[in-house]
Amino acid sequence: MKVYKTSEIKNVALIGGAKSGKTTLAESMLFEGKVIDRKGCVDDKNTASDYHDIEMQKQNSVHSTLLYTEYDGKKINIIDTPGFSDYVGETVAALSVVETALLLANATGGVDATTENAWRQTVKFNSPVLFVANQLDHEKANFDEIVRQLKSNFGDKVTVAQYPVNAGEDFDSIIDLILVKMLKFPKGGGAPEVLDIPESEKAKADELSLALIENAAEGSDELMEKYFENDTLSLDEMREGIRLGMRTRAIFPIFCTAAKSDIGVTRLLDFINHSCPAPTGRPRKATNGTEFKCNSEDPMALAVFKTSVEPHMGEVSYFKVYGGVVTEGDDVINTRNGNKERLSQLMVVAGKKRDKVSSVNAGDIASAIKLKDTKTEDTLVDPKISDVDFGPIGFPEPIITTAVKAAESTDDEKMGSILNDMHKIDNTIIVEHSRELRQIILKGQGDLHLNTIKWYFDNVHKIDLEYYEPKIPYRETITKSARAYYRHKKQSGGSGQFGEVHLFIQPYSENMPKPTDFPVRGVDEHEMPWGGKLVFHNCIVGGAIDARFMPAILKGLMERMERGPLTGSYARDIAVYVYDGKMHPVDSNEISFKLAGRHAFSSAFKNAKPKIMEPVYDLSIRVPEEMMGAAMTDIQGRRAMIMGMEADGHYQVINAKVPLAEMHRYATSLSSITSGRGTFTMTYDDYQQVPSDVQDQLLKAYEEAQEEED
Ligand SMILES: Nc1nc2c(ncn2[C@@H]2O[C@H](COP(=O)(O)OP(=O)(O)OP(=O)(O)O)[C@@H](O)[C@H]2O)c(=O)[nH]1
Ligand SMILES: [Mg+2]
Repeated sequence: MKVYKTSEIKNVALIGGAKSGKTTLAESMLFEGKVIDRKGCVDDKNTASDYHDIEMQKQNSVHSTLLYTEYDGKKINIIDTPGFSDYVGETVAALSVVETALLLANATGGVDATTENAWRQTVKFNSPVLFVANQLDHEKANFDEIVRQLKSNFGDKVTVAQYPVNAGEDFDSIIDLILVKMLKFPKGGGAPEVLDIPESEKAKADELSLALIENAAEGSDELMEKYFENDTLSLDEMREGIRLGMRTRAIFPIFCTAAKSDIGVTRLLDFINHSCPAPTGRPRKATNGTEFKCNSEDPMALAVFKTSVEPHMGEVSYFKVYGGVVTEGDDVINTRNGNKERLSQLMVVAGKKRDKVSSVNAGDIASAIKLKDTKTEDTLVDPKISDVDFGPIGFPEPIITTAVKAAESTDDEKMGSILNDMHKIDNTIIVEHSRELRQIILKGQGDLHLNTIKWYFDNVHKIDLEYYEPKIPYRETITKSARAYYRHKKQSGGSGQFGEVHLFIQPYSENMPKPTDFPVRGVDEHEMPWGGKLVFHNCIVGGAIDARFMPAILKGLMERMERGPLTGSYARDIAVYVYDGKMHPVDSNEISFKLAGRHAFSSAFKNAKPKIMEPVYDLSIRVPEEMMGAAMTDIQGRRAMIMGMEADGHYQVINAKVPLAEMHRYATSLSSITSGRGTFTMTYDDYQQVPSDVQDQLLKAYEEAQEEED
C-alpha cells in the first residue's frame, strides 16, 4: 500500500442526522476513488462501512468506521459515524482527529434532534464544518427548506455554495457558485459535465454568489480588501477565503448530493482536496503545551482515538499521527504508563478491508494491531519526547444509569468482564461495581445505547442480561442527642461473653456545643469514605472498660455506620461519647464489646430523631422554547426545586435541584417530551433530608426487605 505524504492527506468525518445518508455517501466516495469496485447499499447490507452484524441487522450505523478514498492522487481519510445521538461517543472521537466535519442533513426531512446533536459536538471541538444537503434525488427533497432550517438553527455563516437545479426524482444538475458553473451528472452519477450557468438560473446564482463571496472574503482581511477593490474574488481567492473561513468557523458552506445515485460526490471530493483545511492547518496541543503541526520531521507522536475488536485480529488501535513518521517495528512509549510498545503491524483501513503499510506519515490516520497495553485516548511517542500527552478526548458524561445483572447468577462474572471489554471499545459505556449499593451499575448515552449493549449479550455472548432500577445511595444521620446502653452476655458452657457499653450520641457539626458532663480522655475523628464524620470520644473513668477494648467498640460503631440502623445506608456526621460500661474478669473479650458497642449505638441512633438524607443534583435542562411548559411540569412532578430559567436562542435553559431518586430514566422521558431535542446535564450537589412521607416509605420498604431476607 502506498505511503502518502502529509501534503497528500485530508481527514474528514461524516457526522449528522440519523439516516441522512452518511454511510451511503462514504460508499460513493470509496467507489469514486476505486477503493471498492462495486457500490454497496445500506438496504442490501453490503456497504464498506456498516459491516458489523448489528449494523446489517438494524440497517443503521452503530460503530464509527475508518475508511479512505483516493482522489486526484490524494488520500482522503473518512470516518463514518453513526447518526443516532446514543452513539455520540463515536462522533466525539472522530472529531478529535479530523480537520473537517461533513455534516449531513436530510433534504427530505430537515434539521432534527440528531442533526443538532452532531452540530453541538462540532462547537465543542471548534471543528470546521461543511454541510451536505443529501437525498436531493428524493421526490420529497426540499432544498430551500433545509437551507432555511440550517440557517435558523446554526446561524448566518451557513452559506449556500451549491444549489440543485432540479431536486426531486430527476435530479442531475447543480449550480456551483464557487466554480460559477453548472454541473450536470450522467445517469448513475460519477464525473459531471461542466457547463455554463444557463440564463434561467443567472439571477438566482448571482444573488447567492454575492452572499458566498462576502462570507468567503471575511476569511481574511487581505481578501476583504481585494473584494472591496474589485467587487469580486477569483476562483483561487474564493477557495482561499473559504479555506481560511472554514478553519475559523467563519463560514459553513452547503454542498449538494444524492449520495445513493452518486450525484455531487466527485465535486465534493474535489472541494475537500482543494479547500478543506489540511492536517497542518489544525495543529494539536499536547498537555505540556507543545504544539504538533503534523510535521514529518518532528519526533513521532500519535494519538489513539478508537479501539475495536475484530475477528481473527483481536484488538485494533486506530490512531492519528501528529508528528514524525510511524514505521513498522518502531519501539515507542505509551505516555500513560511509561511502558514500551512495539508497533508491529500497521494497516491502512477501509472498513473491513485492511492493507499493510510500511510507514505512516504525520497527518495520516491508520491502525495497528495487537498492542500490548494501549487504550483509546493513549498517546504513543518517540522515547525522546516521553513527556508528551494529547490528553483525554472529552467523551460526554453519561445520561442514563441502570443496575444490571445476568439472569443466571452463574454468568455474573463473565458479564462483568464482557462489560469491561465493551468499555474499552466504547468509552461512553461506564461500568461501576458499587460496594455501597451492592449492585453493578451501567451508565450510557440513552435507551438505544443500553439496547445495543443488550443486543451484544443476546446475540454474541448468549447471556441474558437484566436491567433494573439502581438503588439510591441514601445517608442516615441524627438530629438530636440520645443515650443508650447495651449489655452483651452469653453463657454457653466454657468461657462466656460479656461486655456492657453506655454511650451518648449527638449530631456532629463543626460548631456543635460539646456536652460538659463527660471527661473526654481521647478523641478519634474519622472521615467516612462516603462523606461526613464519626467523632469518637473515650470518656471512661475509673477503669469501667479496659482501654484495650476501646478499638473493638469503635469497630462495632463503624460497622453500624456502614450499614445504618434505619435502612442499611451509610451513616454520617455523628459524635459518640462512650462514658460508662462494665467488664467481667473472665468473659470480657473484643467480640463482646464490639457487639455491645454496635447495639448501644443502634438504639441511641433510633432515639436521636434520625433522618434519611438523599443525594440532590443540580439539573440543567435545555429545551426548545415551545416545549418548556411540558418539561417544567415533568420536573415539578419529580420534587424539583426550580432555581431559574434563561433563554438561549430558540431554547430555554431550566436550572433546578432534584433528588436523584426521582430521576430514574430521565433521559427517556425528556426525549419523549421533546422529540429528542431536549438535553440535560446533572451534577451532584449535596445531601438533603428527605420529606417525611418519603422517609416513612423508605423505612417500610427496608423493613419488608429485611423480613424477606430473614
Ligand atoms: N433517495 C436517496 N436515498 C438515500 C440517499 N442516501 C441514503 N439514502 C437512503 O437512506 C437510508 C439511510 O442511509 P444511510 O447511508 O444508512 O444513512 P446514515 O446517515 O449512514 O445512517 P446512520 O448511520 O444510521 O445515522 C438508506 O435507506 C439509504 O439507501 C440518497 O442520496 N438518496
Ligand atoms: Mg451510517
